This record gives sequence, C-alpha cells and structure tokens, in this order.
Amino acid sequence: MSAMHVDEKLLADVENYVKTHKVMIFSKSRCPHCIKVKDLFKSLGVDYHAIDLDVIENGSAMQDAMAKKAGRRSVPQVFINEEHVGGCDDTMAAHESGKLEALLKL
Ligand SMILES: N[C@@H](CCC(=O)N[C@@H](CS)C(=O)NCC(=O)O)C(=O)O
Repeated sequence: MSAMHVDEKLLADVENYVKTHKVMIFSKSRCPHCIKVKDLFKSLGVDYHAIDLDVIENGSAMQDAMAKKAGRRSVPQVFINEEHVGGCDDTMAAHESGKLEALLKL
C-alpha cells in the first residue's frame, strides 16, 4: 500500500467507533456486500452501528482512516468487540463456522 496520509483525528474517530460499539460496520449505503452483512446481523437479531461512508461529509478521508485500521480499503469492514472480522465474505464465513456467534456470545 502506498504511504497514504491519514488524518489523525479521523483515525482516532475510527478507533473510537470500534471501541464503543459491540458491532461496528464501516459501510456504503448502496454497496450490496454491505447490505448483505447488515441483513445478516438483522436476521440474527443483533444490533449494529454502521457508518455509511458515502453519505457523510468526510467519508473518503474516513475510509482512508478505516483502511489504516482494517488493512483494507474495501467496504464493508466489520468489527466485533474490537476484533476485526473483515469484509462481507469473511463475515459470512465466520457465520458458517460459528466464529461469529462465538464473538457475539450468542
Ligand atoms: N470481497 C469483498 C467485496 C467488497 C466490495 O467489493 N466492496 C466494494 C463496494 S460494493 C468496494 O469496497 N468498492 C470500493 C469502494 O467503495 O471504495 C467483501 O467480501 O467484503
């Protein structure tokens, strides 16, 4: 990855979102993979907090900060109890394996 400048304030915001929400999803409103993970948590009856990076004012810069934290710039990026689960495919695989339910303590 190139040496991208990441806004320290936004990185602190990303860290804070991950710390303060049991299930945190960095997302975009029209991304089908994002809708799929949101639907999964809804079907499990699990509350989540999502930030749609395409609808907030500084979304692109926050996506850069998210990429620094997650190691990937694609959306969605899912965190549970501060643990990085990954994107949609990773979250679905964690659901299949039971890891997701273990992280959620369901
Ligand atoms: N395999 C990835 C696919 C995610 C993906 O393709 N996301 C698209 C949006 S639907 C993306 O991040 N595009 C770049 C961007 O929006 O900046 C996953 O499972 O999460």
